[in-house]
Amino acid sequence: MAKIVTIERHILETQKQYPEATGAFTSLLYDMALAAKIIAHETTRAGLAEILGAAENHNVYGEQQQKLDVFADQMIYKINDHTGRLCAMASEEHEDIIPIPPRFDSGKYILLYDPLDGSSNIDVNVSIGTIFSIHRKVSSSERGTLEDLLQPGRRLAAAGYVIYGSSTMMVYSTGNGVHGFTLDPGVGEFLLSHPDIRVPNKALYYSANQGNEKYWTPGVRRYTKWLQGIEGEGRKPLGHRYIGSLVADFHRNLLRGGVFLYPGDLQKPNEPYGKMRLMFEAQALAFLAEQAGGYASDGIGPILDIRPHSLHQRVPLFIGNRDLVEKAEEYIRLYDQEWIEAYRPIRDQTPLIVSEPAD
Ligand code: P6P
Repeated sequence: MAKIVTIERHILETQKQYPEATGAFTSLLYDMALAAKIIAHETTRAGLAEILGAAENHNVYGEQQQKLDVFADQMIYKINDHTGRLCAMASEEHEDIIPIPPRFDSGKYILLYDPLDGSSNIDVNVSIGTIFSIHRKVSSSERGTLEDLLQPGRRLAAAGYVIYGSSTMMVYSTGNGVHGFTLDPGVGEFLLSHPDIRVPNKALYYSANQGNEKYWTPGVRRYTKWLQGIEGEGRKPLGHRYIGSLVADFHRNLLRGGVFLYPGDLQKPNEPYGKMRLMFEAQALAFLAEQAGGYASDGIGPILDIRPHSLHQRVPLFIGNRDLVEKAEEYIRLYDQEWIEAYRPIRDQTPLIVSEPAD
């Protein structure tokens, strides 16, 4: 009989590898697993009238919020606001930092999350996901501040995602490899199903919204032709897989090998930074990609080294097999100087706070 390994047992068994494996850290990951179970339950029921359809209000990006978005956002907040493990939170659905209510203790971690990424796919039954990042508190203030939120991804304590698909999976890393757990709905536990996930050396897919090709920069256009085996040394073409749900596209490429790209472009010259949110999507997935032997770049350099300057800043994203992502950087260096000159000043602007982690 195979060993039944829950998230808790997995962390306890590999405790010596987890410098963070204090009770607080283990419990924090368990809190996210509980949120995932509850959201999964609602997601499978989303077909029912009372949840379907867009909520009346909109999120910070002006996108119509789906009710499940709002439910997931509130659920993650309520599961984490009173535990004393967090000093603050931030959500893609909220403009500003979310403080821990004064009546509750403040903790030594900070949680950033995208409660339901790809939510526009809810009504067409396409897999969607939750993305989360955990940083350590670095500020000297009693409660969490923007300084604790705006940290580079290189400092992450943990990151992960939940994918609500044919089965519900939670995939995370605490800096010691990437591990996947599949929800057994009967037992109500996430069981270790994908230990130590590594991106396969041989990639099968590339994921991009080809509908944007008209707006892509020359280097990105040539890069996608290279991925298709048309440009360059005539490599075997990669299959094109794009589902329009970042977690689903990322998860498939993580397990099968591939590259996801959402490039910046010059359609709006003062917005050359593409669509992905650094703090709520790109940092977490870049952490996982590197932990699994892959890489993530904004086209110029590592996502994990970008010093954030605002909570909702957007970045171009190339993520997956290291050789494929580095090839994108090469094409952009060669052919996209105009784009680089527009994007780099925004990317490298002085971060709001320059803080070093407390030792
Ligand atoms: P497009 C969903 O809205 C999302 O943020 C990601 O989940 C997904 O990868 C991307 O946007 C899809 O964007 O412009 O191709 O529809």
